[in-house]
Amino acid sequence: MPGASIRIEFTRSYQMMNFLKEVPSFHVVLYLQEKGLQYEGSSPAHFKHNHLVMSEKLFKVIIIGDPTVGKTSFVQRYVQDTYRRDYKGTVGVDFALKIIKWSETQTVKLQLWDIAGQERFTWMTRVYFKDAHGCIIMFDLTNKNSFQNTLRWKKDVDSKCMLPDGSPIPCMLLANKCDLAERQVDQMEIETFYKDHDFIGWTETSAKEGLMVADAMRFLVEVMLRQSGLHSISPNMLDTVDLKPATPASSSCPC
Ligand SMILES: Nc1nc2c(ncn2[C@@H]2O[C@H](COP(=O)(O)OP(=O)(O)O)[C@@H](O)[C@H]2O)c(=O)[nH]1
Ligand SMILES: [Mg+2]
Repeated sequence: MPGASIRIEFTRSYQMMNFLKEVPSFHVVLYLQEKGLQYEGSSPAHFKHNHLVMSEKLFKVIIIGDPTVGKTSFVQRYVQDTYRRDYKGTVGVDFALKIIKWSETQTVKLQLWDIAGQERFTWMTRVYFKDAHGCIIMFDLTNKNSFQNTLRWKKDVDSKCMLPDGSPIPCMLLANKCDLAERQVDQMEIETFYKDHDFIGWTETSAKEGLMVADAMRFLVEVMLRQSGLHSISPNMLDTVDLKPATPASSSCPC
């Protein structure tokens, strides 16, 4: 039955197992209420030995903001845990893939699009924004202008992409370079701003020191998973994400 798909809900896992013994060969999406988990597979072979397959989710995340705020450094820190002072300015777009084992049954693949901040490339961004599931908008804490411009970036995203239900894609606001002393933007201002403009949260980060980089991404993934209808969020993960609600007080950035 090529292309066909069904969804069957179970209250208990043994009911799901019994069903799997009988099921003919076609694509199934199984939803287990007891644990709030969803599994997908193309035939019973994927579920043999009473072992449920890993569910895998791919998200496209765009990282935008003015030039030199630290977007490329952030992606490199997150994906490779490295930092260099001398990334040549991004031209066009760079891609990176990060694979996260989110829970026993859930793998998340993040396709990170590191988009150049230059004005002259904005005509290309509609293509880049297409089908994005989430967004990081970054500014440099030591550059007030880059903070003010985040509003333009947010409006740009909201006008160019939305979720299938018409709502805006989740956007996280990141205040990078928190390792530097010479700040031009204060926390109260950011706090008011992120609420007024419908960001899902904000935090200070330092790509240089690796502060709050993984935490910020984990928070965004959590929201994307929820919005994609999958509820397979590891309780352990939730315990370690300290960004809800995203306030400066919840940031663990010590700078
Ligand atoms: N002090 C400090 N410098 C940073 C940080 N992140 C990036 N930089 C520096 O800022 C400059 C621009 O970074 P880059 O990642 O190329 O910015 P992009 O243009 O937004 O991709 C580089 O010299 C980086 O070394 C950070 O967290 N702290
Ligand atoms: Mg760059």
